Amino acid sequence: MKKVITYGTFDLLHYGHINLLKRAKAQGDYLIVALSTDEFNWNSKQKKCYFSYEIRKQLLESIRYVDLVIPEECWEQKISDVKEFRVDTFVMGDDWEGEFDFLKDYCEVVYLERTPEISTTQIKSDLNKK
Ligand code: C2G
Repeated sequence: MKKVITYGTFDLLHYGHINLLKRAKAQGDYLIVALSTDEFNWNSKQKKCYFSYEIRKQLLESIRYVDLVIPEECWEQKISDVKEFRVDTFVMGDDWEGEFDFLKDYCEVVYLERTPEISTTQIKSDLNKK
């Protein structure tokens, strides 16, 4: 079984995220999503989530491409995650191109093209215009 892992906040969940998860799953047979906790988002990414971790986790677990959701609590957990879950492939959107190449010592690293026209910032901006 070829295992894939990806990381993110996934708030507000939109089709750009779904496109990423679909293509990430296509890299193997089993997709793990390391979901940024509320604390990690606030302390390390200066992101205030609209939906709590528990809600974001439920949403991700309802997606057919996702097999397991685990918490992302710090930037430094990736190597141990890859080892612990025997991950074959690490996947991120190409806005992170090159940032995680250190993982190439442990698994395949794949950066997939982002869906260009959609982002949570864009959604919020469009809603404010209405
Ligand atoms: N994404 C995408 N297309 C978009 C928006 C996002 O393909 N229009 C991808 C991102 O490239 C990322 C994933 O969806 O791979 C999750 O996006 P975010 O929730 O914004 O993740 P981020 O805050 O970048 O957190 O340790 C890594 C971090 O946790 C990544």
